[in-house]
Amino acid sequence: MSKENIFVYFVGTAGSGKSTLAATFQEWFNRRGLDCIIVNLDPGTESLPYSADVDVRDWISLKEIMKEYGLGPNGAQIACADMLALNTGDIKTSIEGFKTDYVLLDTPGQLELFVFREAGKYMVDHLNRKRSVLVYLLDPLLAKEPSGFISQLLLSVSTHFRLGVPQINVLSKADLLTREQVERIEKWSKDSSTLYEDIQKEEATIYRELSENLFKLLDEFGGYIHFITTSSETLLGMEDLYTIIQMEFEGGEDLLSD
Ligand SMILES: Nc1nc2c(ncn2[C@@H]2O[C@H](COP(=O)(O)OP(=O)(O)OP(=O)(O)O)[C@@H](O)[C@H]2O)c(=O)[nH]1
Ligand SMILES: [Mg+2]
Repeated sequence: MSKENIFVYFVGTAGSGKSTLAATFQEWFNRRGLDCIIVNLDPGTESLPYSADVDVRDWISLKEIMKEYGLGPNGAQIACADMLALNTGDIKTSIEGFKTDYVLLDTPGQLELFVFREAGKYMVDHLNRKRSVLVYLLDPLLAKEPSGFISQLLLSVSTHFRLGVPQINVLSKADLLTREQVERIEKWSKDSSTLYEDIQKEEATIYRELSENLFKLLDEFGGYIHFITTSSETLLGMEDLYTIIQMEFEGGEDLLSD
């Protein structure tokens, strides 16, 4: 390893495909002869589509917290999320035991636990804020209509606002949409005026008006409407994701050319 490693956080609403994308990205890496590790930060997960190199469940168990403190699953999730901060030092030491270029971090299913409570920010700060990037997954089934797309972007913006690290939006599980649907959403990203036109075709309600105004806000700040399209089924977008991350930190230099 010639440089400090890069931390890639996978964040998104429940079931948006975070764990699967992290696993697929790791496979893609390995196939190219590159090295990366995966850190599971979800103490409540029962099964993972990868073998975690570092696993928060070694320190925190949702079931044990429920039993020990007499909490239900939601209360215990919150307690676990807060405990993440207490275990950040151990997690960091464990990560440092691996000499790797990329560290992929799979965050808990409930986005708000990582994004809105203090522990997520604490973790980003203590692992290495300057070498961190966040991959924000837009759920395709929620993002296929203009107002749904806007609401997904708002969550993405809130995440950026909270954690303050470079962020890449990803339209995940693209294989679940038709080609026409993907092309329509991609057009919104490339030419935001088409998104505005499509919002105006929605039923005329107070919500449409709200969507129009939110669109203007997002459009004004630039960048927020952009995303790359991925699929863990077809491997679509893995190269793009890698290239964008490398651009962010290494000016586009390929690790293989080191
Ligand atoms: N068709 C298709 N299914 C996918 C893809 N990625 C994930 N899935 C499926 O979507 C479901 C949720 O995927 P996960 O990777 O567990 O999503 P997650 O965001 O980690 O879920 P939580 O951690 O529970 O919030 C699983 O059934 C996956 O098999 C994809 O690219 N294409
Ligand atoms: Mg998951």
